[in-house]
Amino acid sequence: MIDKNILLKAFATMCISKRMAEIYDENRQICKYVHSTSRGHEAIQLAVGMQLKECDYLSPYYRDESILLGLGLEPYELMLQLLTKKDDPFSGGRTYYGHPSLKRKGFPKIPHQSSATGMQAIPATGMAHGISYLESTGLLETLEKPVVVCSLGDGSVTEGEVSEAFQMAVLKKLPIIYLVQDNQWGISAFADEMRAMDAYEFAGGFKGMKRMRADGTDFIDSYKKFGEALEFARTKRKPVLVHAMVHLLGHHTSGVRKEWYRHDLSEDEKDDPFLRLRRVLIENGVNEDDLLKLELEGKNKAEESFKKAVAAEDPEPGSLYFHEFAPTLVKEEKGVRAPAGREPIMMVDAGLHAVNEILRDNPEAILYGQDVGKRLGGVFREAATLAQKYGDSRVFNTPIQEAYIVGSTVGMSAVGVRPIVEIQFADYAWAGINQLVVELSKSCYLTMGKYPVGCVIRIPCGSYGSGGPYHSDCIESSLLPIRGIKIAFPSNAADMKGLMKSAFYDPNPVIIFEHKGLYWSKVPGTEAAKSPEPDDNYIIPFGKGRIVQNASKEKTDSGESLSVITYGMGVHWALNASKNFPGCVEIVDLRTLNPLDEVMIYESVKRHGKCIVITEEKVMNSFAESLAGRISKNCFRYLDAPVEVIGSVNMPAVPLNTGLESEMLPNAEKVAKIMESVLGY
Ligand SMILES: Cc1ncc(C[n+]2csc(CCOP(=O)(O)OP(=O)(O)O)c2C)c(N)n1
Repeated sequence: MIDKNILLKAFATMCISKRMAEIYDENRQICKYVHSTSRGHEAIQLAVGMQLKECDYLSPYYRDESILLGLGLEPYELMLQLLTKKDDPFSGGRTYYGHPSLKRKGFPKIPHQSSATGMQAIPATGMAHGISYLESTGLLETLEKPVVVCSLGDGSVTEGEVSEAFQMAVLKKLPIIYLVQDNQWGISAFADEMRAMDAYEFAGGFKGMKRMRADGTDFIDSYKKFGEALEFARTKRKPVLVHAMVHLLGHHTSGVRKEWYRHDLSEDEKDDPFLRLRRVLIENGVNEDDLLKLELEGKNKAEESFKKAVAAEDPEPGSLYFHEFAPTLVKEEKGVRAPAGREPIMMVDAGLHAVNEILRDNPEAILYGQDVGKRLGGVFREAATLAQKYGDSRVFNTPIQEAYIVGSTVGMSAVGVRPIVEIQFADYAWAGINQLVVELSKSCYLTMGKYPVGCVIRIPCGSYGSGGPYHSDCIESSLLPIRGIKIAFPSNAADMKGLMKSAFYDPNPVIIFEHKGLYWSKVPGTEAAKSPEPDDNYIIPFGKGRIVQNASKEKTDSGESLSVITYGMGVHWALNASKNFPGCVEIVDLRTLNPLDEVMIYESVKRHGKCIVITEEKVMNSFAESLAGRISKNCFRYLDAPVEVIGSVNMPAVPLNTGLESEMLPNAEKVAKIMESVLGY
């Protein structure tokens, strides 16, 4: 039997949460921001909240208010988020009720929680994966055995990404509990419309997943079962799924109200966890007066908290600008870019050597992606030898799961691991973009800086030698509007090494686009992508472009010069094309696209009065086109010709046929033609 004090504590907390839900409903004008409450789910949620330890990690979903109360968070704190107040301890008024993020002594850690159903499964599994790595190498800072709890609604379990998470959890035997609260409803869709099996049955397909069923409306059963699950994950270091049946007694959210479509409620209310626990307490000899006293105390606490929260301050408008990124320590170029006597190396090797030095110097760094492991070392050999040197737990192949590759970095980073991951080709990044947008990019901002996601995502991209429609794309324009991530695009070996280091030491998510055509300088005219290998300390701050070629003073003074603003392969087209116009062409290599060195861009354009922006992407609505617009605006008085943009033809895909490919892409000859016309304008 469970200690009576635990039952009383659970009942007291239920009294509070029940009254909270009532207050929100009674004050709909004040509680105007959308919110969900835990009514009906309290028993299983309190069983979780009351049993987690400080060393544990939690990924709750929007309905888990009673887990948070069970952990010991105050109703007042939750209400500050409900009303988007300045002192909302999770997000400073930025995100919805029941979307916690917590790094507080005495509490389990809770990283950023999005509203996207099921999407926390991958970040949560990434946490367990990171913990498992730290444990295996003796790097874990606590002697305790942390467990990750990922809480999901039953409707969210059919999301494809949940399967990626389950797969990894059983494959790597991770210490994680997936708690599924099954109220059989999505919003208005019922179980029989949404699934052919419940989450317990579904999990049976994942070999190695322990499964348990619990009555989530019965506190005693929930407490025992969740306790067993916790003990299992803590000691066996393996995944377990707890399927808890519940009834949603409140509204789906404040905006989607139960009276519109719930005709089953009178039946469900018989299983109200509050009434069930009350009955149990009476049966166990607690007298009615004591229960009434707890109810009154809960009511008063909820009401006083609400009054205080309503009166609390709103955030300052100026706080909108805080925490776009966590500050990086890399502010200036350091180390030796071209040490005397060093032979030029290929760009692919510069990346490889940079990662090698990172792994050598940082035991918390790991590298994973498709085929980067021992057998191949990357399809471009960009990770060759690393698994041999650092072992399979640090450098490993993943299943073909781009969402996991990208999204797991959120969890890795939350537990103190520093992941470098790889998407095999830019054309396949899309399956991982959901995680990038929903989880990575918003984490620092929506947690007020508590959980920046420190990770490097390497993405080989670009066309050369008939890569065809699914191995050739450049996709930077699709990612640059996503705020909260940084993007680099090196054009040569030295920058590759310096930027890779900088990306790693940056506490934010960084994408490095690596042009496959520059990796080995195999494409004619790309010799300049090789450079002497910088020393181990070489590092380049983000947001600093590089002038790779100056125009002569004479041509500049006589107005016969132009500025090329470009990056990646564009640098090489510009270098080759400019041979036709000696002294006339200054070339700015942007090196990073976010942050962007606008100072260098505008100074260069103003110096020459003419400008061409070169990209490999299709021009229409591209980053290059938008940059050209900004240049036109900022340099308007200095321009002697319209700003030109050169890029690929606006077709949906890069064709496989060699002739069609070259018709589609820019090259040095095409660039030279435009240079000629701009110079002669
Ligand atoms: C990816 C995504 N798709 C759709 C939604 C809209 N939505 C919000 S809640 C919800 C139903 C979720 O049901 P379930 O996971 O069972 O949780 P419950 O609300 O029943 O506790 C939907 C479809 C969303 N938030 N995220």
